[in-house]
Amino acid sequence: MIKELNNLKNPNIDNDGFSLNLLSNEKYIVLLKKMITVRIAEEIISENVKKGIIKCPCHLAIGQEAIPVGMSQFLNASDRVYGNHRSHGHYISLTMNTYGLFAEILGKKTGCSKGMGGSMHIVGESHGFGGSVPIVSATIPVSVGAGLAMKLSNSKSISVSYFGDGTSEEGVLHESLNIASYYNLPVIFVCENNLFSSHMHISERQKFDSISRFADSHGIDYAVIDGNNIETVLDTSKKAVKLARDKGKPFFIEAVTYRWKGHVGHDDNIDVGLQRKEDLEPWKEKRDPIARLKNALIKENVLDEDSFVILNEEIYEKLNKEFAQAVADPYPDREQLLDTVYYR
Ligand SMILES: Cc1ncc(C[n+]2csc(CCOP(=O)(O)OP(=O)(O)O)c2C)c(N)n1
Ligand SMILES: [Mg+2]
Repeated sequence: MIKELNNLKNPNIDNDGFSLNLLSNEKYIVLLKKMITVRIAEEIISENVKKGIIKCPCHLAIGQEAIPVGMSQFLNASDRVYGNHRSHGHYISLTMNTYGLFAEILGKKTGCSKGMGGSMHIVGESHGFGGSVPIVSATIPVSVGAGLAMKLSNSKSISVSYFGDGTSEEGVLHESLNIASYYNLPVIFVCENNLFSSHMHISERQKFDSISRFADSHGIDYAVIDGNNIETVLDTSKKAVKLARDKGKPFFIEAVTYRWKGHVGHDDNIDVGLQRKEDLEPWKEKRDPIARLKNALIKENVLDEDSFVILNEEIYEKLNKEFAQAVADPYPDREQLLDTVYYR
C-alpha cells in the first residue's frame, strides 16, 4: 500500500525527459492540439471571468490537461464518463465542443446543457460524457451504477469517474469503492490529486497524502502516477481500460497534478498558505504537461518551436471567435424551461 506521494508531489524533481512510444507521431500531435485546446479554452474563460463577462462560478483545471486528454484516448461514445465541479477538460477532451461549453457558461440557449446548467452542470451524452455536478462526490456512485448496468447487460462499455483528492473525505467514495470491488464492476476511478481541496493543502487535512490507499483497502488494483506526464497517463489508462473492458474489473488511477489557478475564478490564490506560494512557480516551469509533450515531440523531430507557436495562435483565434459567437447568442426562451426536465 502506498501512503505517501513522495517525489510525485515535488515540482522540483526534474523528470522532464520522456520518450514517446505508445502512439504514432500523428496521434501525439492530435493529443498536443487537444491539450492546447483545453488550456486555451480555460484561459479564455479565465479572462472573461476577470472582465465580468462570465458571471457563473468557474473552477479551472489549467495545469491538469494531460489527465483527461490521455484517458479519453481509449474511450468511445458508448462508455460513460462522469465529472465534477472542475470538468471543462473532461468534457472538451471527449467532445471537442468548446463552443457549446462557452455558450453554456454564458447561460446561452446554444450551450451544451441548453444554458440551464453553467460551468458545473455540463453534459455531452452523444460523446459519452454523462455529466458533471458541483456536489463533491455526487457522480461517483452514479458511475458505479452505470458500471453495474453495463455488467448486467453484458456490454463491453465501461464507466469512468473523475474526482479530486478532497472526495476521499466524503463517505460516498468509500461506499462506491466497496460496491465496485464487491461486484467487480467495469469502473475506472480517476483521482486527480492536485494536493488541494478548496484552499487547504492535503497535509493540513489527512495523515497520509496518497488517496489510492483507499482503493487498496478495498482490494481494487491501482496505480499512482505523474498526472502531468502524458506518456504515463496514456500507458496507465490503456491498461486500466483493457482490464475494465476485457475483464470487467475496476481500477483506480491516482494522477498527481497541480492546478495553476485558485479554487474558483481567475486568480492564482498565491496567498493560500506557504506551501502553495513555494510550489506554484516550479509546477508551472518544470511540470507543465503541455511543455513536456512539446519538448518530447521536438526531441523526436516531429515538431519545432515555430510550429508550436503557430498552433497555439490558430487555436486561440478559433476559440476566440467561438466565444464571441457565444456572447452574441440568445438566452433560453421561457418556453424552453421544461425542455430539460425529464425522466426515463
Ligand atoms: C458535498 C460537498 N461538500 C463541500 C462542497 C464545497 N466544495 C466544492 S469543491 C470542494 C473541494 C473539492 O476538492 P477536490 O475534490 O480535491 O477537487 P479540486 O477542487 O481540487 O479539483 C469543496 C469542499 C461541495 N461542493 N459539496
Ligand atoms: Mg484537489
